[in-house]
Amino acid sequence: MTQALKGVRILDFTHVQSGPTCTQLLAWFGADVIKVERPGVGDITRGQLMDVPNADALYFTMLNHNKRSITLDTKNKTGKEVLERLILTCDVLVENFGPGVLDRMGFTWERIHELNPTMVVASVKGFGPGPYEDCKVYENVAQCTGGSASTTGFRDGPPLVTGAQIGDSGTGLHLALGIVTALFQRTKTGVGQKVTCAMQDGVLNLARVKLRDQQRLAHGPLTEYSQYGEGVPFGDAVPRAGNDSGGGQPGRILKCKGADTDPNAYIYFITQAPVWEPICDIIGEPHWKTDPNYASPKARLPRLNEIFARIERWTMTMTKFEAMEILNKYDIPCGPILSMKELAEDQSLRATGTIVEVDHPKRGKYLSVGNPIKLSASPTEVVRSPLLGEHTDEILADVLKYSADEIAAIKQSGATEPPKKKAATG
Ligand code: CAO
Repeated sequence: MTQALKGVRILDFTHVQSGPTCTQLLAWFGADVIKVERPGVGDITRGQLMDVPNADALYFTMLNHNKRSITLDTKNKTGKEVLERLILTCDVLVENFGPGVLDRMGFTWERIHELNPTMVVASVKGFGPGPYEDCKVYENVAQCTGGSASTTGFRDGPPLVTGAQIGDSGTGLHLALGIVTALFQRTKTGVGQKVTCAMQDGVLNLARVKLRDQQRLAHGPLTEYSQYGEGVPFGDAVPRAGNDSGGGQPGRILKCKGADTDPNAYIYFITQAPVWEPICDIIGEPHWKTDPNYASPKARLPRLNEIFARIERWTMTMTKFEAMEILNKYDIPCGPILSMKELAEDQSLRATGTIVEVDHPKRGKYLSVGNPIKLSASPTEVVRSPLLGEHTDEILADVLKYSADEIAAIKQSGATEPPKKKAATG
C-alpha cells in the first residue's frame, strides 16, 4: 500500500518542538522529510534533557521519526548553494526559526519563490504581525499569551500552564494542515504560497470556548461555572474554572478509592442531562429524579457543588476503573484520570500504534507516541530518528545529484562539517 504524501519532498528546517511535530506528521504520511541541521550541533533537543549518555535525547527522538538528516552550515557560501539546490528539489520548506532568521540567511520569501515558484514555504512564529512579531517564543509563553493560562487553574490560585503542549505541538498540527491545504491548492494553481501559523493564534484557536464565554459574560453570569452556585460574582474577564466542564454538560474530577495515596485515583464525571435519572439511581438519590430542585438542568446549576459532593461519596467507594465500568453500562460519560505509567502500559494503545516501541542504535528501545491520525489507505510505520548528518552523503548524491568530485569539494569547504579545531603548536 502506498502512502498519502509519497512523492512529496520536504526541506525540514525546523528545530525544538513546534516545527518538528509538523514535519514528523508529514513524514508519517509518507513525505520524504530532509532535516537540515547545523554541523556538529544539530537540533538543540538532541542534547536537551539527556537520559542516556552519548545518545540523542528522547526530546529529539520522539519528534523526529521517519526523517533523514543532512548537516549543512547555511551561513557558509557553499552551504547556501547546497540549500538553494534543496529549495529547487523540494516541494515544501518548513521552518520555525526566530523572527527574521531566514531573511538574514538570505532566503526571503521573495528569493525562495523566485528560485522555486511551486514551493510552499511554511513557518511557525510566536506571534503574527503586530507589537510582538519580533519576539522569540516557547511553549508556555504561547499558552500564556493565547488565553489558555488565564482560563486554566482554580479561581483562587494563579494562572496555570497545561502539560499538553498546545503551543508547540498544537501549532505544529495547525501548520501541517496549512501545508497539505496549500499543496492541494497547488494542484489547481501550479504555484506555491506562504503558510504561517502563530503560536498565540494556535493556542487561542484551541481556547475558543473561553472567548465564547467572554462574550456570554456581557449577558449575565456563567451559570455552569462553580462560582455561580457559590454566589461569587463574576468580574469582567472569563475566570479560571478549575475542573468545571467547558461545555453545556456540567462535569468535575472526583476522588475514587485510594485517592489518599494515589495522585491519579480520580475520575471525570459528567452529569449529562439525558442520563440524569440513572445517575440518581446509581448514587442512591432516586428522589432527585422528581424533586424540582434537582430534576431539571437549570435547577441543578446553583447546586452543582452539593450534587458533585454527593456523587463523589459514591465514586470514593470504588476504584476509577470499577466506577467507569458501572457508569458506562448506563452511557454516563466519564473518564478515569490515567497516569503516563498507565498509558505507557496500555495494550490497546500499543495495538493501534498510538504508543510504539522504537529501537535506536545508541539508546536501545524506547516508547514513543505514534501517529494519532489513522488513515485506512495510508499506514504509518514509525522509523527511528536519524543520527546527526546520517544521510548527508546520500542526500548530496541521490537527491541533489552532485558528482563525487563536487561532494568532495562541498566537504572541503566546511559546509557539512564543523570547523576542525586547530592543532596546538609550539
Ligand atoms: N547553519 C548555520 N546557522 C544556522 C543553521 C544552520 N544549519 N540553523 C540555524 N542557524 C542559525 C540561524 O541562522 C540563527 O542565526 P542568526 O540569529 O545569527 O541569524 C541562529 O541559528 C539562531 O536561530 P533561532 O533564533 O531560531 O534560535 P534560538 O535558539 O535563538 O531561538 C526559538 C529558539 C525557538 C525561541 C526561536 O527559534 C523561535 O522563536 N522560533 C519561532 C517560534 C517557535 O517555533 N517556538 C517554539 C519552539 S519549540 O518550544
